[in-house]
Amino acid sequence: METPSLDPVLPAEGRHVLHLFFHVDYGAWDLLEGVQKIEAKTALAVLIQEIRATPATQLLMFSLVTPKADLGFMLVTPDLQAADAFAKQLTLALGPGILVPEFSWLSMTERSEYTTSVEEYAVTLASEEKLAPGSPEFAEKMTTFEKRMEKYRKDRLEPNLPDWPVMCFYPMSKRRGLEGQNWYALDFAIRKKLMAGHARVGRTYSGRILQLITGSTGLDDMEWGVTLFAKTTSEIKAIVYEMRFDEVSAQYAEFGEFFIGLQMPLDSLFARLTL
Ligand code: 76R
Repeated sequence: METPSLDPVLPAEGRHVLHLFFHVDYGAWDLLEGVQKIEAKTALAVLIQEIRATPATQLLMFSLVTPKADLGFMLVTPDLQAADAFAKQLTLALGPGILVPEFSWLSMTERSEYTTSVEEYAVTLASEEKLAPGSPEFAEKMTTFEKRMEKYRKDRLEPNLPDWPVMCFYPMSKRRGLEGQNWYALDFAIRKKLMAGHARVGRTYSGRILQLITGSTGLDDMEWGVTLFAKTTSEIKAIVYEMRFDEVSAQYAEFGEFFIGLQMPLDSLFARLTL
């Protein structure tokens, strides 16, 4: 049932993102009759379809590996009212007390403040590639750049997440300590240079890792949610390890708990969970 007539709570741009991880209370589940179990699973399946039919909305689900949690959802949708309603409906869909919330994260998609601007790129073209502003080559490179940046902006703000099987989630903050390890006290130019190094490492994983960095400053207990998708755990382990040596992570990163999920369709998830 929808909450009647509340105005949507929309971000200035992008989407709200909720990671919702649950345990199954098997004691409560086992008290249900066979027919009630079937009804419960149908109710969840119907709800998932309904959520997925919402414009600009993606709902992913996972079996979570290790008993930190049993199953998880990742919801990407613009309106926080809808996100909140869907989260509560998902929690209750199998019946009261069956899904027990274990971990959650609220964040938003965001554009990066460190991306190269059109003006900066124009300066680089003129000074490093010695192209004359106004020349056809210059114009062509600018167009290519603008198209690339538009796709990049869209991927960050309005992501279309893959169905790759391995998902890794962890919260992260940038350090605000003493002894020069305060990210927020660094000049913008230095942060930008460091982030360029980070991106260089990241880009070597192109096609193997899809990363979605969502901002949670003011929304949850750390500053970002890091969601990585891969086809194997080896890629996850490799990128997180390699990033540890990159200065941004080595000097300034702090991490929360790590979760590994396996993305799968609902019938496989029910079978995996023996529901
Ligand atoms: O192409 C570009 O210009 C993208 C540049 C880029 C930004 C701005 C980028 C690229 N990231 C950016 C921002 Mn990232 N990222 C992480 C982690 O475990 C760790 O040590 C860190 C967790 C990983 C694994 C990762 C991967 N990134 C950020 C931010 C916001 C910082 C801020 O605003 O201060 C965080 C917290 C963060 C963390 N990053 C990439 C990757 C990968 C794989 C890329 C390359 C993406 C691509 O080009 O395909």
